[in-house]
Amino acid sequence: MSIYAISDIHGCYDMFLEMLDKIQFDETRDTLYILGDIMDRGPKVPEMVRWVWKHESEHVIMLKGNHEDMFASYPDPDYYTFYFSQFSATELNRLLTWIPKLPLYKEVTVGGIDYVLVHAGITEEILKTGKDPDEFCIWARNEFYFGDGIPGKTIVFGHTPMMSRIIDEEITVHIWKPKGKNLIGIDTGAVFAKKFGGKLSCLRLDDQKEFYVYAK
Ligand SMILES: [Mn+2]
Repeated sequence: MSIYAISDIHGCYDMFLEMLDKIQFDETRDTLYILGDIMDRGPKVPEMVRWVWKHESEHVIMLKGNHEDMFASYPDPDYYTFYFSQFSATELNRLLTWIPKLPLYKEVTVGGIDYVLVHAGITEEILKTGKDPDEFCIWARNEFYFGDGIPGKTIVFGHTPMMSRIIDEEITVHIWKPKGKNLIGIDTGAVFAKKFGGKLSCLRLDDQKEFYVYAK
């Protein structure tokens, strides 16, 4: 009965499967929130998308990332040659209808902590109104994670690989939990693993235990 968050898999399907094994994910009991950006950059995007389609349920919940949104908003045949050769026409149509319906954020209370899960960032205004006209949820960078967050909420986000940034006077290659703030950055650059030493990370919300998988 554990609840997990993972983000920015970017087609790193083998690492993702290794992570499911590592956390012993049981989709009949546990819940996995995927905080967007399963697409682009990595080696096995179609396999990753098909896995999500097959397993989406109350226990596997996918949020929208900017890379999904870009695909659905600007389906440019030149730019997306890869997708047009890797996905069937039916699958491409499914992507274009599936992506716009993906939620931008989810709220879940675990162990007395009120979490907000989102791809890039969120503001109190967005949470109040449910409206995100500036696409903050999928594009926010340091204007969000150098901010103070939202009172009473612990925000778990991805989008910016925390490995490449000097934060808290150290170069982090792990889940980022800034002191005195209720923000948790869980993109640790899985798709850049070989190049920069990043890894795929997963956070168990119940106890904030961190799990890591390294590229081979
Ligand atoms: Mn992103």
